[in-house]
Amino acid sequence: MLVTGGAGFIGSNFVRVMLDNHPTLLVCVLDKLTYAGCKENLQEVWENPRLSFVEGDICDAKLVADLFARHKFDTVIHFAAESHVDNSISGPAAFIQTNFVGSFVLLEAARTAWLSADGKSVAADQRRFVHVSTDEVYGQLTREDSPFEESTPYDPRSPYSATKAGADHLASAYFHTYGLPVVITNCSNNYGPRQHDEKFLPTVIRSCRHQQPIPIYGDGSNIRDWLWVEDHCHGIDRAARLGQTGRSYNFGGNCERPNIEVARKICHLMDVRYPDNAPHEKLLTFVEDRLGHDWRYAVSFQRAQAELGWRPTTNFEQGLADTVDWYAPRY
Ligand code: NAD
Ligand code: TDX
Repeated sequence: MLVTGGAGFIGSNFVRVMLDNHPTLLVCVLDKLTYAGCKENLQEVWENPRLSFVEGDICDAKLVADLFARHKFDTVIHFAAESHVDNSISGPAAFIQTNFVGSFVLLEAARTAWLSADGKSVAADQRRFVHVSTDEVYGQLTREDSPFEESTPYDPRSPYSATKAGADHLASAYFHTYGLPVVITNCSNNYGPRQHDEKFLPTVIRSCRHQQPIPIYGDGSNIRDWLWVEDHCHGIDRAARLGQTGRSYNFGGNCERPNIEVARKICHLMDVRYPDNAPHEKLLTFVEDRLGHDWRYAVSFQRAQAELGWRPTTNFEQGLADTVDWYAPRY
């Protein structure tokens, strides 16, 4: 199995889950180790003889083709991406390159390695290219809208989500045109260990630890649907094994919360752990809103439940407490 972006947040959790749950699986991680990825994220599995690690860029067509030739992958799980919306607003170029061009390079490599010259798929039933994407491709919801379904029209509104949407369309085109065994997954906001400092939950916890203002964009009413990262990893595993090619699967946490409510809950958890600094809520600070800030995401995972037997199982209160306990001592 090739796992791109395996040194990042979700990728590193996924690699550990896969090595634990599939005793004969060989995993090769390809990761550029940008500011967002690091080998330490794979520390727990680094010595595992079934893991190999290649530092490199998914946009490097020769490197990717060589890896396909050497390892004879039958599964690709494609996580590698520039993932932070704020960065895509201040500097979109890297997002176009990695998220769109990089996905193209991987799809081409899989097409060349897996499909014969006459375009017929060789052993397609045993192969899967899982393209990991986001609910942000569907745009934003109002309070009254029903949650995103797989049939919801794409309406990306940030440079980040536009590049993810572009890559989703490309992956889908490779299925329809060449018969590449593609499965697309779109999930909501993940939370849990090893997420980069720049994201919302680590930012709130770090600000509490350092007694600095907690930046809340706009009025804090924006809603996200929080999914425990390991629950997501199990969903991707199932999509790779049981997913129908040419189909997409939504994963959501069944857990819509306004940002301000999440920040307050973290403050209360910090009050218990660091009572000398209580109340942490005094640090909450409303700051200038993100440009084009999507107001609400919510994801229906009915298809994943019906076809993959997947549903999120982690209770948000427990997951949030575990998240605080993982980050707080590190800051
Ligand atoms: P992340 O930023 O934590 O990790 C991305 C990883 O990709 C890093 O290890 C980085 O070094 C690597 N990378 C970046 N550019 C690369 C390149 N050109 N070549 C090789 N490696 C490269 O991201 P994440 O939060 O773990 O997200 C993983 C995937 O899941 C992304 O595709 C993202 O769009 C998607 N996703 C994330 C979330 C979320 O809440 N985090 C939600 C939905 C979808
Ligand atoms: O300091 C902050 N203050 C704040 O109010 C930060 C960093 C964020 N926010 C808000 C913006 C969002 O409404 O919190 C919410 C979550 O922000 P992020 O952690 O940046 O996540 P989001 O923009 O929702 O995108 C995430 O989920 C979908 C991932 O980063 C994406 O890669 C994924 O596709």
